[in-house]
Amino acid sequence: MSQKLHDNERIKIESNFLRGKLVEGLNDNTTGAFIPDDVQLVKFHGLYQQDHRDYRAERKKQKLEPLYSFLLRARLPGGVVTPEQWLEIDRIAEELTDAGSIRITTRQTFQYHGIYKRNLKSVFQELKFKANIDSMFTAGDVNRNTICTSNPEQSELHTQVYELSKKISEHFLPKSNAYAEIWLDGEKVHETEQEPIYGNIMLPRKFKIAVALPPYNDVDIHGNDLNFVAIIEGQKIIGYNVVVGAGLGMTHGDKTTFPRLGDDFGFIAADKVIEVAEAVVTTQRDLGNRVSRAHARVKYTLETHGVEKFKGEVESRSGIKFAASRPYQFTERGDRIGWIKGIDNKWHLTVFIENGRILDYPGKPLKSGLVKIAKVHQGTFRMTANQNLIIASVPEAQKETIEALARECGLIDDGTTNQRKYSMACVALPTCPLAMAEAERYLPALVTDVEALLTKHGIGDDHIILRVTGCPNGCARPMLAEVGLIGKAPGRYNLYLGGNTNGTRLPKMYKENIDEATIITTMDELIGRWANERESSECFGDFVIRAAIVAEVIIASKDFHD
Ligand code: SRM
Ligand code: SF4
Repeated sequence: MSQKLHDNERIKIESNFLRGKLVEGLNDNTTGAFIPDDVQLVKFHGLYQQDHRDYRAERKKQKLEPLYSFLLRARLPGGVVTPEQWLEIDRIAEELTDAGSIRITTRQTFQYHGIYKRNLKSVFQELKFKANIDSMFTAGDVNRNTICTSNPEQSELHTQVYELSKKISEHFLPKSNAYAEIWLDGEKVHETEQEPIYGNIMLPRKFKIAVALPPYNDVDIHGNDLNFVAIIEGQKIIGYNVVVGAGLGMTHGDKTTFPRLGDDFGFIAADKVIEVAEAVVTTQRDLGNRVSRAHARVKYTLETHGVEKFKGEVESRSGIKFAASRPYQFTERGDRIGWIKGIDNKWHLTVFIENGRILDYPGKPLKSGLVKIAKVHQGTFRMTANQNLIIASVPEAQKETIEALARECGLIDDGTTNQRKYSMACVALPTCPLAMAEAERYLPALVTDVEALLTKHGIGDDHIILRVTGCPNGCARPMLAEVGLIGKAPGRYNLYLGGNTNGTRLPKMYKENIDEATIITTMDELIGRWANERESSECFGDFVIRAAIVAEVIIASKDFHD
């Protein structure tokens, strides 16, 4: 007997190519929310319905409906915007969102938080008509924002991977006119709405693509369903290794869910990317699990059907045979904060933005500082997959001016330690409905404590890749960190140890459900041991495995939890 499909499948099929009852919902002034089916559907338009969790209990007490608002996630393959676009992005945040912030995400784009339903249409229209930016397919069961290495040094190669990520993004965009019709007042874009790739059922689950330019793994390939790793010969990209089926989310207590590293399917020529990507996407569309959403990502399709079967499907659908993988090496994945001169002779300034949250902070007016920079900057801004920002392609003559403005507003701060630069947290409270513990609001103080521990043990200049999330979905990729903290309950976290610095190994649980004080005492002991017992420049993640503090995770599959 066939199993009952997940209800989200019905919603997609009945939605009339993603329209649902969104127009009626927008016109309903009696609530700040959409009807439940449409709450799922708005995701395909780049929106999440949320409510401010700090006010939830008080509003309930007062018998008010939750304070509903929306998160909008922009579609920016490769994360690049012009200064003119930045000024509009900033203005819209200021005028039309409650949070007033621009939040750079771990997938190289930005989010607005706190848009009330009454302002939604204006945000969509201002973004599209003033900044030429949309939020199509940045969420939902489709290909999400395509990310690529943002290393500015190898400028020409960067341009190539950026162009490729844009091409991939365009290729997987919907043919539905719903977005234009609902948000942009009826501008018809496509003659036919039939979806050649997605059909009317879309994919079983979200789908993520990254393009990486070794030696940098700043996109963290093992967080994506599909990766193209550039193989470079003599300053030219000759093709890509294709890595399939990575993913980081899991559910506490459910051992059938797990993070997983991707499988290397092999090498393809540079001009075959779109065919192969489409074959991977349609294979997942047809083989992916539509009964259990917790098991619907490509990583589970590979586990269920086997890597060889999936790969065979991709080869027969694309008509392309994978060649043997070519060698490449990742050596790092953090952003190189500061100035770098590209081979194009332009300067690129990567600025560190804690948690990716751009706001005016006391003594650090980052948001207004970026506006001042955008008013004079002649290059572009590039968001990174580590929640930072690159002020890119600055001509020599402008370097001093940009540097002075960046210092004035705190975007350059010589006091920021490497530990802070290599730490990351997801959004979590107060907006994320799935958060079990704090992450973004906890990270700054946690880093201060870890900095003090490093100093105490005489290694203040060293750092550990530290990532915190409010739940096990893994949005700040803690399952690829040397130290990952995963929220379990308010103030309590599972502590994972043993990822490596280039992002190719999963950490393993060391302590479960510990409070913040225990995190610090545990880290004190471990950092002390690392300082005293490490071999030469051995990084923390390698040390905890060699010292048998945790076991190395070799196979990232069902036996992950053993
Ligand atoms: Fe995520 C869900 C925020 C990157 C795995 N993620 C969410 C939601 C939308 C909560 C929800 O479903 O209602 C969060 C909104 C919080 C808020 O208020 O902003 C959220 N995810 C984020 C962002 C903003 C985190 C950040 O601090 O930057 C990132 C936005 C990326 C983007 O621009 O598209 C973000 N999410 C990730 C990543 C990292 C990545 O892609 O490199 C992951 C792990 C990689 C992966 O997909 O395996 C990730 N998010 C999830 C999951 C678990 C998915 C799974 O199949 O295991 C969920 C929950 C779900 O989909 O049901 C989720
Ligand atoms: Fe929310 Fe969990 Fe993602 Fe953090 S990891 S943003 S708490 S879904």
